Amino acid sequence: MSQGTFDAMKQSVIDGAPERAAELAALALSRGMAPLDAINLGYIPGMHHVGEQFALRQMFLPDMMASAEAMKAAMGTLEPELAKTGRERPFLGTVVLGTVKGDIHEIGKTLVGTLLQANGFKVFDLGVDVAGEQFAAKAREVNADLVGCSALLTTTMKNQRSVIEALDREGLRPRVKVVVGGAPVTRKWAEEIGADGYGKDAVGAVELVKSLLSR
Ligand code: B1M
Repeated sequence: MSQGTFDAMKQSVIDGAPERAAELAALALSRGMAPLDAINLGYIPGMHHVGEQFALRQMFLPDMMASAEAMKAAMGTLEPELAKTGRERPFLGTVVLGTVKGDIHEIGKTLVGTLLQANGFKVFDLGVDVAGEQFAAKAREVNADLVGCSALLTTTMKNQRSVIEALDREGLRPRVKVVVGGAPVTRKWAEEIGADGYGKDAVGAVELVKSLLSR
């Protein structure tokens, strides 16, 4: 498929056009495009553009919301295909996942969850705006091997530390590993708060989780 298809996907996100985004996703799948290529090379660049324009005050909150709807419409078509690839894989571990308290960004976190599932992990996705205590309670309930927490705001990153503190209080550390991620998160931050690792993107997160749980 041509660069033109990826450009059209990117544009559908920039335009905040959910129907167009979903239509392009379905067309791409019908022509044999790998769902992850559509996400990484088509739709995510659209989100990055929107984020940049928002920072420059060239786009505003309603635009960002419309773009998120377009991205979610595309993901609604692509994620079931991504998830299918995992069905015949061996079970590799149990992960509790969520976006930290105060933060409602869900797209990257959901993508990480879908890819983990596709790679053989059982994933309990707690959604967004999740407090440390909720992560810890779920981790205990399902006997999780790992907790993954996403944060997209510099103001909510600190709540990743709260998740680790809640797991500590429950006596679940260091048995339950912790992986952090999200646009403002860095390896240095992960080290500073005592996380076991940092996932730069969804593919990197899966590799990291695999390596942490195989030890
Ligand atoms: Co928001 N927002 N937003 N937003 N938003 C950002 C994050 C921002 C960078 C835009 C900007 O100013 N350039 C900025 C944060 C600035 C900062 O803190 N440094 C920002 C802001 C300011 C805000 C509000 C405060 C705006 C306002 O109200 N004035 C507000 C906050 C709301 C809140 O959470 N309390 C807000 C709201 C929103 C919307 C609701 C409109 C919408 C989210 C809708 C939704 O998710 N349902 C939204 C969106 C869409 C964005 C941008 C444009 C796109 C985010 C996204 O979905 N990216 C974003 C700009 C940007 O990121 N460039 C922005 C696509 C997604 C696939 O990537 O989430 O990065 P990402 O995930 C990646 C990696 O980070 C990684 O893997 C994923 C796949 O590769 N990853 C992990 C993510 N989680 C991981 C976990 C892991 C491992 C890897 O392990 C567990």
